[in-house]
Amino acid sequence: MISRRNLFARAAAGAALGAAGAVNASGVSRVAMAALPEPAQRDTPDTAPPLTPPDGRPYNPVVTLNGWTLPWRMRDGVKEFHLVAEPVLRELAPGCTAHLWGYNGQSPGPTIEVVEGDRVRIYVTNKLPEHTSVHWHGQRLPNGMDGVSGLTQPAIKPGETFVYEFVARRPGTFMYHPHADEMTQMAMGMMGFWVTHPKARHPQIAEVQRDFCFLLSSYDIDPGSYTPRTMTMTDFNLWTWNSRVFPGIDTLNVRQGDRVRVRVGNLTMTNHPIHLHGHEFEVTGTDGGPVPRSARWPEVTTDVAVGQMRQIEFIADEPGDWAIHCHKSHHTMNAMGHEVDTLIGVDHRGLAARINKVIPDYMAMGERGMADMAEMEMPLPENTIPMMAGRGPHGALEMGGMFSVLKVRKDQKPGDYRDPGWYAAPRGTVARAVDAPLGAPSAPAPRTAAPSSAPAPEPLRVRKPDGHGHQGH
Ligand SMILES: [Cu+2]
Repeated sequence: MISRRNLFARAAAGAALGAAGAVNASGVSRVAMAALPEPAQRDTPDTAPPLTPPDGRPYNPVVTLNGWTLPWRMRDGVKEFHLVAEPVLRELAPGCTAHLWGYNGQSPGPTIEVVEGDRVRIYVTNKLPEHTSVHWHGQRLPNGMDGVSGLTQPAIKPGETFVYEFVARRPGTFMYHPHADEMTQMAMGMMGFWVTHPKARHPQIAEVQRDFCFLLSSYDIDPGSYTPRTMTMTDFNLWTWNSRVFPGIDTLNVRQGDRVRVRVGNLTMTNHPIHLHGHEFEVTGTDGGPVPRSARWPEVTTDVAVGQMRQIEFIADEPGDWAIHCHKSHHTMNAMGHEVDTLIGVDHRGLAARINKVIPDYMAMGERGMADMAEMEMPLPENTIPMMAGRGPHGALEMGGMFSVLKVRKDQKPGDYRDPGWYAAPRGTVARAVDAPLGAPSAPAPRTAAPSSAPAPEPLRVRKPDGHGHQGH
């Protein structure tokens, strides 16, 4: 996970702290270069176990969904981090990888975790083809450390290393992202989470047993291609949590009775109402700080607008596999086109049979809704995933995108974040088909073209990847 590659490359170039705080790539000593903390790298999109602080003030670390926390070096009482802005290969879900920009091998970048009152020094090395900067969203800091290129600092040119230094003055949920060509750089995946833990018991900040965090981002990647279309403004086709889409998003695994905190930040171009099943929660904080207890109210959905962060908390007291997802239904779909006519209620089966004589692969879909799509194995172009891809213990789970599962288990050990598998519901507690119908459904009013008045259904051809036709009806 930790690589010395960057360190050596940079040591060879020679660099040192410049007078204005910049470490220039040329003309400075190897001795000073060796003073920089080694940049950690990660090459898997799996959720890393929480990073227990090896030094400094103790705290209960967060778990970054499909991400990790950046290790630091303690030097003369200062926590030193090293971020490397660079092109990365990010697996969005098995079978779908994107060429993104990120930090230290991944998009989003690693989470930075510190404690209120910590003095923090962050080296930022730019290995992108264009200049960048890092803005520390939500922090109280000296103006010159705010990371807005052109306004508070010169941009960090390719090959340069800058250093940011400030005291983490208030506890809370924050993020970082470029403030240089941000339309391109955020559309390419440049962002990361920042958590400042309170230095002591805080009247508005509860102790929790589980603390998860993730950023909302979106990409427009045409099936068969790898690089996001960065000019897209709203019509994205991949809606991600930490640059992952369901079923590639790990589950949130907790012990029954745990107090659970989930921190969410939104760097997409639209709002996301995040919805949790089976439990009520409160919004206990934003990127502006803790919400006073008297100002909290119960919710099961909270909207996270663009540029906002929300931290929600609840007691996980109901065992089971509970969905947690964005409530915009198009955001729980993967790559799909939106220029598709609605055919619900239109009997086009005879038409499909006729078109099949000319175009053997023609597929009529959507007459009964789109649910068939989850079971249908359509041939896919390279490097994409079906729009509904998940599978649950009871069959196809017609979800993609911004969807995961909160797994609440009695026997999940404290501190154990491993996936316990699917929930075994107690006998008699699962919705089921009844043996005897309670009554016949009311008959629809007769319409000449309605399916109810159509002759016996004509089979439709559904093409399978092996080339054999599948008879549907
Ligand atoms: Cu959404």
